[in-house]
Amino acid sequence: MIIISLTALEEPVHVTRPLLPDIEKVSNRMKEIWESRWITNNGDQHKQLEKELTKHLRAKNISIFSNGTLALILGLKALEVKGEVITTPFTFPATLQAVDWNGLTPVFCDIEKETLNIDANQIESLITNKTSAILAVHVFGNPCDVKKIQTIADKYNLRVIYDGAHAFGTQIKWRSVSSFGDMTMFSFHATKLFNTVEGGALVYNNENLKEKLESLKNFGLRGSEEVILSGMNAKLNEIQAAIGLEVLKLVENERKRREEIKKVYEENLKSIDGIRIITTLEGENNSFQYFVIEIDEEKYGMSRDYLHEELKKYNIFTRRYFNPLCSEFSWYRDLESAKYQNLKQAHKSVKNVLSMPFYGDLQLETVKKICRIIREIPVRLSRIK
Ligand code: T4K
Repeated sequence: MIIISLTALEEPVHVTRPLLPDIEKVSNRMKEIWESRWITNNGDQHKQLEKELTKHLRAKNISIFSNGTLALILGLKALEVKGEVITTPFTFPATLQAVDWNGLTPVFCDIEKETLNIDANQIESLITNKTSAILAVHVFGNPCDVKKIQTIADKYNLRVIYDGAHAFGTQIKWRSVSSFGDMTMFSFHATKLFNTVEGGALVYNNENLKEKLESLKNFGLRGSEEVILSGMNAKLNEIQAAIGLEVLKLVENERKRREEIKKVYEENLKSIDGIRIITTLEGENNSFQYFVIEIDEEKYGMSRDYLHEELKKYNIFTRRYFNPLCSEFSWYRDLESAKYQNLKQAHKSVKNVLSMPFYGDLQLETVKKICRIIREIPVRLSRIK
């Protein structure tokens, strides 16, 4: 038997790393801003970013915010969602926090094994006379079953809001993911494919919402002295918009680079028993936001949690997104829909999936080494036993 010597990576490798533009290009934009003395409140950089993003996302209408969470909070408010919202437990806390800040009650729906997205086949059975919306998440950038969700929404007259925090540039059969439903939120956080340090956007089909959303993120003001809505401050400033404009130019290359990295992961992981790759869907143009694997403990010989800990010894810092499930939050766990027996798949998946290091700067040799380590760790463990 060949014994491969495994050493730790020289530098720590994390789940992601921000895409950063050339500092000189950012400096030039900073000079423009300094000269203008206009540093926030819908300035030139913000207007330019809005225009560029409209093109890039093929958006009908767009509003930009200081982060994705506030975008989602205000999106739900603008759509006047009330009562119960059918949503997924397998998401980042922000999705449910947006529900909570709107005084809405979540009704948790189980997820699909393949995509980790809300299981559209189970939505209809959860509808009551209080249901007003479906809030689905394109988890890790893989699109939800938008067709089925829309059919249900049309039948019961429900709003459809997508948390597309991970889905920047995702397409479904060459159609932009944000063209589905009433509204889609994108996150522009540092860890996302496209970032403005912190930031986010809503893309929506109804142009009448534009004025309302612009007012909601600016203290509910219309003009300078009339307050028409109970808004807040959720504006993206000029400095962040300027950085975003430079980052946007790099996004397509980054996406291509991530596609290459994904192929190397796939090539080197596919023959390992007990490892399934989540982020591969046929016929969709993915955002390549995350690279996620699922571990079958019995076949692989080790649990996801054990692997996650072992990898740290090799300087590899993976993440157990989205542990814990949102249905486990102390303020939700007593809801009927939050009970274990209603969310069996979500409970299973959250124990077994692992987000791997995934960003354009990651060297292909490092990816191969990570895969070798994943292959070898259970073999070594079995030798020690
Ligand atoms: N909906 C969904 C489905 C979401 O996933 C999110 C956010 C939202 C809504 C809300 O959108 P925003 O309001 O954030 O726009 C990160 C992000 O903070 C969060 O935006 C993201 N989802 C979530 C999935 O990941 P953490 O707690 O994992 O971040 P952190 O600081 O541990 O960063 C992860 C890794 O990234 C680090 O280990 C190293 C690297 N990193 C991070 C930062 C911030 C860097 O190399 N440089 C950096 O500056 O939440």
